[in-house]
Amino acid sequence: MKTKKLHTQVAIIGGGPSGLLLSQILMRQNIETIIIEAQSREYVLKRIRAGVLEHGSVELLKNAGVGERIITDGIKHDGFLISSENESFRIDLSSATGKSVYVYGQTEVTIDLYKAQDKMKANIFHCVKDVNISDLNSTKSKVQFNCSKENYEITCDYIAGCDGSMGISKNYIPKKIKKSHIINYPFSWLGILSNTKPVNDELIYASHERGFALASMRNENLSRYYIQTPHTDKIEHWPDELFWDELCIRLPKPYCRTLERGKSIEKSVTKLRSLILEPMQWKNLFLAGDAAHIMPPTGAKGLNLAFSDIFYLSQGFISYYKKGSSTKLNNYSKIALKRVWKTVGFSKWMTSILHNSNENSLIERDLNKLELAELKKSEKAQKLVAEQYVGVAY
Ligand code: FAS
Ligand code: PHB
Repeated sequence: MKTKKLHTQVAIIGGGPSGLLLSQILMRQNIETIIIEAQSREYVLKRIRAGVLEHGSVELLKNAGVGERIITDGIKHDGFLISSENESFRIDLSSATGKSVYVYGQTEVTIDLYKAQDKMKANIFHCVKDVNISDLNSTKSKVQFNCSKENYEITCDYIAGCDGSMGISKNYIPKKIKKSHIINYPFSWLGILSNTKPVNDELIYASHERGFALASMRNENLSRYYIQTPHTDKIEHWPDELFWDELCIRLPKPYCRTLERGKSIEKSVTKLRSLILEPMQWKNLFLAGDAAHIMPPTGAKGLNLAFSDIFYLSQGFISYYKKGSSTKLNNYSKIALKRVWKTVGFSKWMTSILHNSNENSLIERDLNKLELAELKKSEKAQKLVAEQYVGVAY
């Protein structure tokens, strides 16, 4: 079968938020891209994932021309609640940092990005198979793939591996230099989406002796809830009624009374883990987003960290193509990893203090309660949490 030859400047593997945003920023600078995505567009647009956009992510999306709906349809949040054994207190983001976050689902961000890319006539292949990368150490690299029974070969200057945690691009970082840092938390999150009024107008992160719970939302008639479950639990172990009963026990009493129950329209289980790959680049290959790191969803950091990677990587490409300087590209991994490590630290702290792992001895449980009680009293400590939650500066 004849191979169709394509040429571009930056070949992007993965048509999730990372790959789409990178292409959107580069195309607006007249830098050529081609995106290849393993799934259909419908499949990608059906994914229910992140819900909170940091201040920096909103600014980045606005500057890329895809921020409009965040402001009109998103919900600006100036704080969130933490509860411990039904006693709750508020982390006041805007007073502590002068910034807010937006509740605006990743699904909506992806819809906006695809719409903007279509408007720019982006070159996007869906349902690609047999993706292979070669010639990373040459001036021109290659990406081979199959799509709709046709073989393709892209010749390009650079390859952006934006293919998520299950992607292939990370496999091209040589084993002898690649380091993986992994934390597997001994619990999962069971999440549901329901057409119900959110129990509160701000998020509630609830720590409880029976386990963690999170009350979030997508809009005033679409609630998003999570409860901590053992890894062994499956969706079928949690019929809706049981889920609502358990959520009610873990949320502070006043919210349990007003909790509106309803049929779940989506239910999923996510294992909590952290993974960081170093380095995030190798010759002409650059990893970004979940292809390079996984965060536990506790601190709402996965998607936001993907976007800060894209900020640094796009700056690198723009600097190279517009000013002929490779300095930012050469330092991409070092720069991006600084923020990754800060973020993984915050996510680990927030996950550990709010969840009780089965191995958690009583003393750990009591220490968590003590630390949350201290946090409740200390404005200084709350300011530090707020600064991390809105997102450390790029
Ligand atoms: P993505 O995984 O979104 O996109 C990668 C794309 O690459 C996918 O579309 C995939 O189909 C494609 N791909 C894979 N292999 C390929 C190949 N060989 N060739 C071509 N394409 C390929 N983050 C939060 O902040 N808050 C949350 O609550 C939260 N919940 C999550 C729940 C789940 C179940 C998961 C899996 C993640 C969650 N995350 C959350 C993190 C998530 O939002 C990611 O951070 C975000 O999707 C990262 O975006 P990308 O880097 O684009 O990776
Ligand atoms: C969500 O709304 O999906 C969400 C919000 C905050 C988190 C995690 C998930 O920390």
